[in-house]
Amino acid sequence: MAPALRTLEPSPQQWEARQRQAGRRRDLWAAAAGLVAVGTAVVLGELAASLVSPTVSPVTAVGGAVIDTVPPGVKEWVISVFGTADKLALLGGMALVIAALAALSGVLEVRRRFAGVILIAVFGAVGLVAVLSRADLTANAIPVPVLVALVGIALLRWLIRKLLEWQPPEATAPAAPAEEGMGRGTTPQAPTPPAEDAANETGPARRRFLVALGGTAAVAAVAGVLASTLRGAAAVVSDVRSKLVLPAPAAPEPPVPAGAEIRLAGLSPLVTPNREFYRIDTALRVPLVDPDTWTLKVTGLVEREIELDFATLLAKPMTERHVTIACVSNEVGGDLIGNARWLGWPVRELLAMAGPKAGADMVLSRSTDGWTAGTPLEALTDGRDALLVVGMNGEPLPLEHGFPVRMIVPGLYGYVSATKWVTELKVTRYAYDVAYWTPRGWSERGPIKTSSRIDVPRDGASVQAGTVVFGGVAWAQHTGIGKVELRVNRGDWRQAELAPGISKDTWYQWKLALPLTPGRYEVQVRATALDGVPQVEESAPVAPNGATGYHTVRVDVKS
Ligand SMILES: Nc1nc2c(c(=O)[nH]1)N[C@H]1C(S)=C(S)[C@@H](COP(=O)(O)O)O[C@H]1N2
Ligand SMILES: [Mo]
Repeated sequence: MAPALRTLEPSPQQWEARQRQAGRRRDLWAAAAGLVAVGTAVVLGELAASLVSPTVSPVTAVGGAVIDTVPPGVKEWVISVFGTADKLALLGGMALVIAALAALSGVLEVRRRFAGVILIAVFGAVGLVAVLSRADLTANAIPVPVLVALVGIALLRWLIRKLLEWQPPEATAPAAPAEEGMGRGTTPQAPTPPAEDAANETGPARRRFLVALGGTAAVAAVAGVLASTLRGAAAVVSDVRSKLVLPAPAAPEPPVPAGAEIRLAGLSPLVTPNREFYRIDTALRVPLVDPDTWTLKVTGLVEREIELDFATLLAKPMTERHVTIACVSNEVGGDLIGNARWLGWPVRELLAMAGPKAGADMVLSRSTDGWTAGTPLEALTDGRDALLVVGMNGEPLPLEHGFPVRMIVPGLYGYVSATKWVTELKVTRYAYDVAYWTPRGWSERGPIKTSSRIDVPRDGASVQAGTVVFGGVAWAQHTGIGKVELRVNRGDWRQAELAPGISKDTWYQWKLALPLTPGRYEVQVRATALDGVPQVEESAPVAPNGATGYHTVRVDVKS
């Protein structure tokens, strides 16, 4: 081989130097890929969280967990250094840590397949633990850190693959290019150091990587703007909500009867805390309604149309009542049911002001997002505590539960009565109007069916032989519960001890101690309403108007 040509070939030393340089450059791009992948995932997580629950943020959850776990000394030091900017400092610190780990995940991944993936999975798991440890978080938030980790991993793999197509993995230097007489013909076998390959600087592989990286970053930017806009709007409404002072009820509820709450581990609380209250609606994003601009219109078959603003509503004499609401989709034994203390103005008073015309038999209530429920006019005027609700368990309605105003009607499933974010009541006829769920396979009318549930022991539980205490809830809204019975292995029904309900509009707690010897048992519960009508034994699915059947648990009694 001609010496002139040979000088074009790198010596092993040059080769190595170039490899190192190329490796460093690839590491830098890989770090950028890690940053973009993880950053995009975190931003998408914030966006997803702001959609499912306006007050939830995985980043703030992790921040909160950090605040809760750092030793007091560190906390004091941070506050002494940053003062009132301590939250900002925390978020900044977190951003730095996340950025460093993200960049590291890119570098690890480019050097060793799945090394970066594992790092992201680990910090996804840390995020999940942080979210789960937050007492103020709803179940909606749980999937978010998982989503963040999965999206981060997918993006990282994709970007690193593109990077490696542009800058192929390190190759070992040819042992002795000179001696082997390496010529042009053999070059394709030995990987070329990327730094030297002019085609790589302009080639399609480079462009593909840069487009992928830039495109992902652009998606993150758009999602970030969207997330912060949503978060900002939610923050405004949250702020208004937190400053709201609820009026005192003109008609307070009589005190909760002594003994209404049975103390038994595992039994659902008599009054469901707001953050544990089930949530069902069709809203992809929680509607954010500013009470200052909220109005409620009464329209349709009325003598006088009415428009009510929030201040006027708050000035009305308020009634406070516990009412247990349930979803028609609640399976036998399910948890789509909850009991809260609602503060509101009776709907019948508003309707009396409007004056329903003869022939009207339904009120179509409409939410800001267009969702509708059809409630029998009678249920709103027969004297029961059907309320335009502003307060839930002593607080303004949570955003997810209809802030600033929703309807609550004792005795009817939510889909025909409990309109959240309500803005219109149209007095009409069932013959003229259909509500949201009616053409979708659900009955026009939905009175809640008498039912009961065993909370303890749980289905499938193992318990110690001896006296086993069973406990649960039973409901027959607006009629009240007369008795609750249990049977073991389809034997005779035995009457449980029934606590006094708060009112006939709420669920009642019950318990029964049964002596059980070792073995496997099937235990069933049934409730009978105060009018003597027992709950339906035959099993029926939730559609079209509510499940029936006995809740059954199997327990394993151990010696
Ligand atoms: N605006 C609106 N209100 C709604 C719904 C809805 O989809 N949109 N769902 C209803 C249903 S089906 C039920 S069971 C209750 C649930 O109320 P909660 O989420 O406060 O528990 O809200 C009702 N109100
Ligand atoms: Mo529902």
